[in-house]
Amino acid sequence: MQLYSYFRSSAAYRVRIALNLKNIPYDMEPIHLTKDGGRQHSAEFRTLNPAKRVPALVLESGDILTQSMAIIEYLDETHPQPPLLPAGPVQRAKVRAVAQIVACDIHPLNNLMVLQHLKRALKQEQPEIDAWYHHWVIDGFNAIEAAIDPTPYACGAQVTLADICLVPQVFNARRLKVPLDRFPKIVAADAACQKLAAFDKARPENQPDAE
Ligand SMILES: N[C@@H](CCC(=O)N[C@@H](CS)C(=O)NCC(=O)O)C(=O)O
Repeated sequence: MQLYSYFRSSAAYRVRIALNLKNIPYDMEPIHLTKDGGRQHSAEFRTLNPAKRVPALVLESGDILTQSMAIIEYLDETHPQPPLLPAGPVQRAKVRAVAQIVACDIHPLNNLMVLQHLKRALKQEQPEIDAWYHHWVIDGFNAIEAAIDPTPYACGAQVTLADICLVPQVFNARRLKVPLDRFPKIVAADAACQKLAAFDKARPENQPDAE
């Protein structure tokens, strides 16, 4: 498998964690999201993913998968151990809800292309853009803080899709200096995950394209 990734991409970070948890070997194909105007816009990459985003996962069959949540679901279906969702349907729905607060509510508002649009088309200054970023992370993290009970992972004793989505978002929040002191449960779940090799290996600074 080949993973098209960027070290700082939180969506690619989710997939790296899932691949590592499942112990699936893969080759990394870095796509720099800002050099040369963003290499996700190149004609070559757009044939892989017309949405011009990472991650994309190329399977041995040649099939190309995009969208981190779809890729992770595929990995969980084809490599069921360890499972990324709990057994009971109610628990599964709760895990998916936490994951989707990150993937559907927070991340789409704070993605690179959104921040670039605020700056380039809407002529916002950096302090306003930072305030936008902080606002949506804090709003989503308030919801997650109320929903989780780290014991020690976000949704129980087993690592789940919730942790896979939460850890990269916490990494980005720290990088952009969002204060996390009012989110002790999120910080605790992140700390528990960081002790696991699968999460450590997926960290942005441990990627071949890290800067
Ligand atoms: N919903 C998509 C989001 C993918 C996405 O937006 N990735 C970002 C990096 S985290 C990207 O490639 N952005 C390119 C850009 O903003 O130009 C997923 O989960 O895979």
